[in-house]
Amino acid sequence: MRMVFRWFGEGNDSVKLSQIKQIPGVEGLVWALHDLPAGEVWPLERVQAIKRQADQFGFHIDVVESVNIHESIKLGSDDRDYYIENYIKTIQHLATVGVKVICYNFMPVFDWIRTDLFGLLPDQSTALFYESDKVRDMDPLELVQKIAANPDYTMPGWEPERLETLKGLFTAYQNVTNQDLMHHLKYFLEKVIPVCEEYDIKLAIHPDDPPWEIFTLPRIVTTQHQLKEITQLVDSPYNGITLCSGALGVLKENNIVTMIYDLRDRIHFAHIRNVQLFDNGDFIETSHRTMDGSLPIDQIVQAYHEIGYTGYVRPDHGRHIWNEDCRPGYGLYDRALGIMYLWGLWDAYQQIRGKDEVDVTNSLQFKR
Ligand code: CS2
Ligand code: MN
Repeated sequence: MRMVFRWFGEGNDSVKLSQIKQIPGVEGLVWALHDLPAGEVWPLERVQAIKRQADQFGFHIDVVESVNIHESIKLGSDDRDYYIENYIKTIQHLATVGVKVICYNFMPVFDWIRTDLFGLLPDQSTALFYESDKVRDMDPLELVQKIAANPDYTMPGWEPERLETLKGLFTAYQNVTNQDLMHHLKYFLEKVIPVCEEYDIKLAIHPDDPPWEIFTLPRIVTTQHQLKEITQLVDSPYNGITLCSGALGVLKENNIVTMIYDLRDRIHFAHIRNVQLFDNGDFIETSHRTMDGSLPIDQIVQAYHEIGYTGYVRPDHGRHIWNEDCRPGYGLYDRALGIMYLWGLWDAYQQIRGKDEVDVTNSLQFKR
């Protein structure tokens, strides 16, 4: 596995590249131009500026998360071809700096949804909470205002210009079924995957988070069956997935280990994190360790090890610990702990299986 770390960019992230550099085994940054609204072409100069920043620390920028999809594409509106053309131009620009994987999602209107970004845990750390009752009673517009009011950072998927048009979007989606949304995804993939093949960039769709219907909007990336269907919409290795254990794992029927084996050829990016599930559908994001949550993170890493996974991996959201002041879910400390847990498991499986060809490319050993 190739360990990468999400970084939101200078001035938009409390974590510094010099800090990421000291986490064992991190070889690259997962990045995006978060200030650009979905649908805009990512300018070449800005893409190249990120490359220069990463180069200073010896990181690659192979993985982008996300190039967001304009709502017109998801809605199948008349102007979707214009936005697909823009997407293609962005792919071409990303190819010039060696990008290999683009993570994206196909969730209407919202990206992820939580009810508390700093929920208190018994040890006084905080984490992201999802409480189903609150979502049921919540007016989506209120939720949006609450999240947009977070003054310090731009949040992925919650860009202000999207919020302004929210009411109109809800109306537009009223007549869009899950099947329609799947057709719109197919239309998009049919146009874009040939370009990905030409430029050697793999697309990796991120599951819906949480993977069930919210605010009556359609949802099509929630189960193993749907992921499989998506990989068949255009049958190319460039049409792949981001297997996010935390997003998919809150749906009890989703067995992440089985998914790893079933979808192995199309997993281009792995997000690994744990969640604690409650009977009523609530969940909290816990630390990565298996016994701290409801997901078998040890078996998940073992499955990746057994399939000989050579793709990119990142720890996903972490808790906020040691009084860290950071973006919700994206502090330095807990994600770094998560990485060490993942490496610990990986190296142990490596030992057990007797692979003596341990890859030391990214080791922090002092060379003199
Ligand atoms: C991420 C998502 O921060 C997060 O919650 O898991 O925003 C993810 O980056 C997007 O859905 C991927 O397109
Ligand atoms: Mn994820």
